[in-house]
Amino acid sequence: RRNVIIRCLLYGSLTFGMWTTLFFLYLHRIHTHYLEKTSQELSSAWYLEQSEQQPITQDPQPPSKAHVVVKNKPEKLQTFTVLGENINYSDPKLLDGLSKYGFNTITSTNVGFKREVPDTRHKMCLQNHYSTHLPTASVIICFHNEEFNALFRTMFSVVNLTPNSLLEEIILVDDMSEFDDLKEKLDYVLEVFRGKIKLIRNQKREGLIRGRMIGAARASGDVLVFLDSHCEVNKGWLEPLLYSIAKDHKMVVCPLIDVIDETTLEYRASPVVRGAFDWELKFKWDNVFSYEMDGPDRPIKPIRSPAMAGGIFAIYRHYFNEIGQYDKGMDLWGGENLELSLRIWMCGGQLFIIPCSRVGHITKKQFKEVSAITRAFTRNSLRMVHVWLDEYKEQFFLRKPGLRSIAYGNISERVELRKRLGCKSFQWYLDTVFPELEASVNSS
Ligand SMILES: *[C@@H]1O[C@H](CO)[C@@H](O)[C@H](O)[C@H]1NC(C)=O
Ligand SMILES: *[C@@H]1O[C@H](CO)[C@@H](O)[C@H](O)[C@H]1NC(C)=O
Ligand SMILES: [Mn+2]
Repeated sequence: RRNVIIRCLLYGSLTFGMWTTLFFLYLHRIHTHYLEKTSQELSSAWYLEQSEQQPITQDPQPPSKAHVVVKNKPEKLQTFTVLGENINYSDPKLLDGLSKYGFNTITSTNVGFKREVPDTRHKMCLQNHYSTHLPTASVIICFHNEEFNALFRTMFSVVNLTPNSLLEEIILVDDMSEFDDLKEKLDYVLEVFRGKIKLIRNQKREGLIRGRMIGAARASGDVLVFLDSHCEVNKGWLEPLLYSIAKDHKMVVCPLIDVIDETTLEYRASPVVRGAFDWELKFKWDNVFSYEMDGPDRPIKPIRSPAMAGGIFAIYRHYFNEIGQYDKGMDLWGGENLELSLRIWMCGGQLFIIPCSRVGHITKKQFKEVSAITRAFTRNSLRMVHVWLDEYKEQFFLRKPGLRSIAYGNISERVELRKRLGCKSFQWYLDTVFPELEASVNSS
């Protein structure tokens, strides 16, 4: 009789187990179905927006919110958008944070170190599987007086959403920050990362450009990935970047930059755009031309880009050194993105935006150091004009006559570099990479 009882119990629990499994399978199906549906709705909404989208002319920030209106917001994502509802715009603390850091630091503190952001990739990206033999990455983040939570969200998102085997290290370069919380408190909190993060503190203000070179010199990963200190990377952000570089070491790649609103900290998807600039050398986002967007894999195809937006990109470490890193004579930041873009294209490399790699970036308002930044941008642009623009430098000076006689330092080393690398002419760049710029020679 004991046998019978045991058998009954056995069958009983088997049946129970089976039903439970079926029930969970059912729940899972509903869940995935729901997720698929929401991502489909999202992407179709963007494509609608994209087809009626005007060229984006904002500088130097990622696409403006006007172009990324998501219609029929699915419920699942609404948890990310309620952030802005309780903002008191006359709160002096809010204004103080804005002027000190360039964005809403009250909400940033409320959000804290970690959060989940909506997966903004096109659903076709989820079908990509990358080989396990990808190169390793050193992520380099320079900062100067960054808000503590924003800096930590950048690091946590990288640590959480990057496979450990691909992440060699994160290198933080503190460019002489003055705020107290970035001193001992930062050292202390970094302990939680158990050595994955290396912190370098500059002894004098170097600016972001030399700061990145200082970080790169300490890196040991195969690939250097540069990020700003107010980013949040998204799911699967790194693999497609590494994959492109693994196939071609002279390929430099940028993620698609999503927008983190500076007031609400809402994370919003950006449309697929490419980086461009005008004859004043002001960066702008540009529509991707239809001839670049053919084929069934259109929504996830890497986009050939005449220029990169700023300091968010990945490059093979040896290649970064081979093509001359950055121009050490450039100050703070501004203009270095275009100089590097021209150098990559004209000296045998390629620059692409990878739509399946998404990184959110806070579009900061600039209130501090405005005159120093303008001065640096002028100097940096002039160095680039005199090294790379050949006879087309006249196009720049026609629009900026006041800059003809401004000093820009010694560029002989960079001119030498261009010769040594055997780079092509600016005319070649216009003909091959960015004909739309040449077409605008005679219009202002
Ligand atoms: C917003 O902040 C100001 C200044 O602190 C305060 O006087 C006002 O009552 C606040 N408004 C709301 C709706 O909380
Ligand atoms: C510019 O720098 C190079 C070395 O990089 C040096 O040989 C040259 O004399 C410098 N020119 C001027 C005008 O200082
Ligand atoms: Mn930035």
